[in-house]
Amino acid sequence: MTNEADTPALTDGFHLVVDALKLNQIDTLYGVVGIPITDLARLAQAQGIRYIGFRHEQSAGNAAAIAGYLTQKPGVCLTVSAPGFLNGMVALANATTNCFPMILISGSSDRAIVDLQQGDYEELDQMNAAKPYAKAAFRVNRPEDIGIGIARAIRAAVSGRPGGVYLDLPADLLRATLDARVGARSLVQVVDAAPRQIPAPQAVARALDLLAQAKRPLIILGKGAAYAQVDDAIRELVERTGIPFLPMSMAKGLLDDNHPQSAATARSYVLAQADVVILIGARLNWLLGHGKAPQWSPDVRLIQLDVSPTEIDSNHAIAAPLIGDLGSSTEALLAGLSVRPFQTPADWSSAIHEHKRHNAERMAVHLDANPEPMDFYSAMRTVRDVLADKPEIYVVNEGANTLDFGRNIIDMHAPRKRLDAGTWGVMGIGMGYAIGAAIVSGKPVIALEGDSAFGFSGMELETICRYQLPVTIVVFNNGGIYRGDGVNPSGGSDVAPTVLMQSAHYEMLIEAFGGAGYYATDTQTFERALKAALAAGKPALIHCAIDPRTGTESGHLKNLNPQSAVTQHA
Ligand code: ADP
Ligand code: TPW
Ligand code: MG
Repeated sequence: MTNEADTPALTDGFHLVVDALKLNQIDTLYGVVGIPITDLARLAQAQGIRYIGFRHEQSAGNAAAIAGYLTQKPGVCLTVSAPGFLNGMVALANATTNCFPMILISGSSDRAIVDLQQGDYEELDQMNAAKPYAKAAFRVNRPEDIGIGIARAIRAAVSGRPGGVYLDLPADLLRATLDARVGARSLVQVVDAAPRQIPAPQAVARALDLLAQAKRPLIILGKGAAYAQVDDAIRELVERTGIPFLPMSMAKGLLDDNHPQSAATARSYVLAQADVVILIGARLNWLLGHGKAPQWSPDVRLIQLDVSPTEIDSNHAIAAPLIGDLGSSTEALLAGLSVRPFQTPADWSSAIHEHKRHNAERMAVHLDANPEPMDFYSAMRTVRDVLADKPEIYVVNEGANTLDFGRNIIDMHAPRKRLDAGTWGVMGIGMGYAIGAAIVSGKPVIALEGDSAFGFSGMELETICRYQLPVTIVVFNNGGIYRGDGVNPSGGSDVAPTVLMQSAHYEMLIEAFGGAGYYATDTQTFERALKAALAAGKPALIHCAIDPRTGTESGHLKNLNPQSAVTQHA
């Protein structure tokens, strides 16, 4: 007979991973199971971690990434080896590009076989494959290192500029055993994972010196500003100085789009005229014309608030960099302004006001027309009006025209409610973001999807219905990518490269899973459907039929689309 006291209690890799996640308040996993992580998901669920199962790893990863953006805690995605891992990688790379904190945990096959390329089941050198696309990539090889591995992954994901982190867990590690007491001691509770970073006083003074010279100042708010969750300080900075602001798409709602200082409807004018611009958590990438003329004044001088020192001077010289977390930097500016107040010149504010009024009048002509079938103006105006008194609703948005019109027409009234194709302009985030937002918030979500965009993650309708999430999907079907009236230049029977099925009935897809489907060709029917779907708070899909002749090639990105100067298309 064995004496129980002599046999040390054992733990193993599976248990240590779950214990380490729980110790660090990771309460949800998004994934797809299979060898070697099925038991990991089971154990996590048994131990009280919520496991959300998806139909494709890319959507699971997108859900994790947006959960990270909304909560400032890394969203964790769990995938199987090789193909599952690679499916999740697009989401991890997208998270890194967008500065969202996320951890992709993937099981992996036998390293001895993988490294000699001897043909293992799902063989792939995953850690090295992940490295170029992730902020950091780690592999844990010994069970006693699991605690450290997870701590490093969490810290890498959320500290400094947030990003995607890869964590490789070989099958052998998961099954490896360890004395339970040794295992418990090896766990790490991460203390102060994203430490505050206080900007240098000289940098604050330099920024205020520059601002003091401004005649036409402008603040640009990026999604870094939304992520930071320092909404009150940013509002105070804007309102105390009277500086007009432009929100980048995911920063819409940080201050209400109807705020009198919003310059969104005079965007081209203010970018071209501003002499001092304060960038707050926004990069001077393609979305801002790289800060260059003719979109910008060639003489513009910039103050940039960012957590990442190497972001400075990446596109345009920055006269006054302010490196720190946005809470600390904004507070430092506010403190400085108490001593040296700044007020925006009235002639600048009134010139902007005049441009806004003029542009709004021009826009109203389009918005007030009510063509049948609908165009993007009338369809998005309907969404705008239905959402006007529902600021709590998350708006997910992808497509080309569907994205551009959605961003420009739908006002946001609360911070971090607009989630879209982001820095990469990637298609496929729709259902993953919608699910992630619904899971972490418990609040309703509306996903505004181009018919092409929807196809990239459409099978997650089953996931939405399985968990009975309060998600309303609207498919804006104009019959294709950009528009539905493309013609095959060869005269052959295949449709043109941009064309998809205008005659499809997307609303029937959700009915297969017990969700509510609606079909609308006019704004009254669309409005009724939208109100009914939102009131029900259950999974719903509204097929919104859009005139296939409406939509612009590449949406608002025409200048980025190379066209052959030699071949003339039909
Ligand atoms: P947008 O696309 O909305 O213009 P970007 O994603 O280009 O925004 O820029 C976000 C910026 O915010 C990044 O440069 C990132 O380093 C920065 N950032 C993210 N979180 C913080 C934070 N907490 N404090 C300061 N800067 C941050
Ligand atoms: C992963 C290229 C950009 S926009 C778009 C594609 C395929 C779809 C536009 O059609 P949609 O919208 O959604 O119907 P609309 O309103 O203009 O008709 N693959 C990936 N990402 C991108 N960006 C593409 C392809 C693209
Ligand atoms: Mg389309």
